[in-house]
Amino acid sequence: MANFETVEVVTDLLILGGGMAACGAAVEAAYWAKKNNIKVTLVDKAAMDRSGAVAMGLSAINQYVGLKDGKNTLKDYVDYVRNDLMGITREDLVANIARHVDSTVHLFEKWGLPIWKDEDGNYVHEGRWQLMINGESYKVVVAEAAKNALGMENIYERVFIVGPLMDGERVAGAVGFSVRENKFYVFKAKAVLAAMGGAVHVFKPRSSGEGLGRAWYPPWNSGSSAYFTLKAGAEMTCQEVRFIPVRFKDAYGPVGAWFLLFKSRATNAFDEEYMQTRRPELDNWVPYGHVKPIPANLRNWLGMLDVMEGKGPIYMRTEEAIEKLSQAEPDEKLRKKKLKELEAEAWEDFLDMTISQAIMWAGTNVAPEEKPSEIAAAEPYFIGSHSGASGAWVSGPEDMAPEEYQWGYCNMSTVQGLFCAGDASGASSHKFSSGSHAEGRIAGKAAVKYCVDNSDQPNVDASEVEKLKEEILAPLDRFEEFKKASSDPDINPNYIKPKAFMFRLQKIMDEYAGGVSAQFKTSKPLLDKGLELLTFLQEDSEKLAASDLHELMRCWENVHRMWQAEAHVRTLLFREETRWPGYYYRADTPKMDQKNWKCFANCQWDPNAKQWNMMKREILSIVGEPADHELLGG
Ligand code: SFD
Ligand code: AMP
Repeated sequence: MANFETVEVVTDLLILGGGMAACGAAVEAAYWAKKNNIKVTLVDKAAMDRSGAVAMGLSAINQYVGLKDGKNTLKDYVDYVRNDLMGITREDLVANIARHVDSTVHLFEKWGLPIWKDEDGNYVHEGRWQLMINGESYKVVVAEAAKNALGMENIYERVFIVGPLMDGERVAGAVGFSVRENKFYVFKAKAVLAAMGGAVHVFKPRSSGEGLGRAWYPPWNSGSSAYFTLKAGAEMTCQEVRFIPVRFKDAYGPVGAWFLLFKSRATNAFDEEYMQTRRPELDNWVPYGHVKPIPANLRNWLGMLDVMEGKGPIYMRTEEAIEKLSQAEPDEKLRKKKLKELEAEAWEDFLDMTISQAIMWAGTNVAPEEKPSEIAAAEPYFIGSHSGASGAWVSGPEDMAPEEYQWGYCNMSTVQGLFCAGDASGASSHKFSSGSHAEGRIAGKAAVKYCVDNSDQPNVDASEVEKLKEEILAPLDRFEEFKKASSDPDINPNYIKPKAFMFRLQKIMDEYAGGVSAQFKTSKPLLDKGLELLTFLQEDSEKLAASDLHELMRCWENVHRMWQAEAHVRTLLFREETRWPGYYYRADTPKMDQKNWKCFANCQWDPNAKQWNMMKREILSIVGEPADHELLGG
């Protein structure tokens, strides 16, 4: 076996990931840990200052409820999320995050994040729930607070977590390896909080060739949360609810600021506004087709109908929006100033969070005040924190959750001691950066309490650890053993390199599970075939090979993606209806079926039987869901 030192770390609470949720967990857990003499350790595959989805920064905080201002209530937010997800949401989890998120935003401001203010000192809103920020250093600010709270001696950066350690039904820690040194890590813990983000590049991206790797969500979030929770035996939810964002085409610049702040229209090549011309289609998706704002997937769907009829390209009418906003200024001199300000804001929106879009504008001679830009539906992503919902099924807050949603500590999965937050926890969409941090705080606090109440250190079987070490490092040995069998190290009869493996996974998902090339359409026969091909891929995953530590990480990232893919395909098959047509469309069950499928579709991989179980879970309302007829025309 490759010569790797084994490093053992014994702790109480182990936080996996260093993104928004993990940073929230670190700050909160550190506070409660001090009071209870609990040790907290955090592990991130990258460097926390710029790790995770917020690496490049963001230009808006998408969840701020403003409860104290009295403008919105918890119910308002829950209604918004439930409607956007076509009725499928855990209201207890959404409400719990919503009641804590404002305090998280106030912490960000205290730590130095510049939030836009108007002349009266009030936050500048992008939309009803979103605040504008100067966010290029957002992640650095949030990470600094987490690092100060925990102390660098308790933080392991550039250590890639592969999977869980178990003591029977209870989680006992995690194993992984350094991506810089020949070190295999064994973390033993009383409680583990999984916050390793969502999954990107499970589906073939639109980008190819020189642009390969460019995606909307970060490619380094590769399904580790889903893999970790699945392998531990946790019940998962909403694995079918992928997110397809509409983005500026090819560089993936976000559209929120254009639609909400600049009030821009999107039109097809014939100057038709699909949100108007396609409005009658919304009647087919009632009651959700008639709510406001129109759910994200239905907004997608109306645009997709135009594209499928050959009416593309679809354009964001930036030039029109800027003109309209500047013309609203009656004074000519001030109008010129206003125009300059709007131009600056347009560029800053991208420079704050999707720099490549600004580069693309520069490279294709786009001045947004003169020329519209193409937008398009991107490839599917797995992200429980944005407008998708996939993640682990977690226990709800004691004072809000109905009995059926409560089996222990808040945000604990169905596995003892395993907590989840951010993209890792499901059915609680629209938490975004701020809500993920707030949920991390909630989960971090609950996990410390779990450590206090369960103070025995779980047992870890040493021979099991040795077996895992061998399995995890095997791709390095395989490469060494067989590399001379061919002249090209990437092509070999004895092994498969992670990049080729990823292409194979993406091709299966793209063609059979409703990716970009299939216009997001699939069906039972296609999914059955896709599942068969995934089985062969799984067999071949035992032949993955890595020439160095970096490739070893790539190998395991792709195994993680493959598990996310399987959970997705199985749940697409299980839910026999089409509920989110702008995310995926099941051609054999093309309609929404409120009677049979207004429920959660959950799954679990049983580690003992090594088989998948699928189950329905009831949707229970805690804020009082309006009757369908009350939503109509709402
Ligand atoms: O415009 C391992 N998001 C937006 N949120 C907002 O509030 N406002 C916006 O403007 C947002 N937009 C946006 C957003 C994201 C991106 C990429 C763009 C634009 C271009 C969403 C938020 O960023 C998102 O909701 C949160 O960041 C989710 O938080 P969390 O903690 O669940 O995930 P993370 O921050 O990505 O962190 C993941 C961490 O895990 C680490 N990791 N560590 C060890 N071992 C492994 N195997 C690991 N795998 C991953 C990562 O390094 C990272 O630290 S807009 O589009 O709407
Ligand atoms: P995005 O940039 O698309 O991620 O959007 C940022 C925020 O604005 C998210 O909360 C979106 O759900 C919301 N949003 C984007 N476009 C629209 C729209 N046309 N109508 C309502 N909300 C939107």
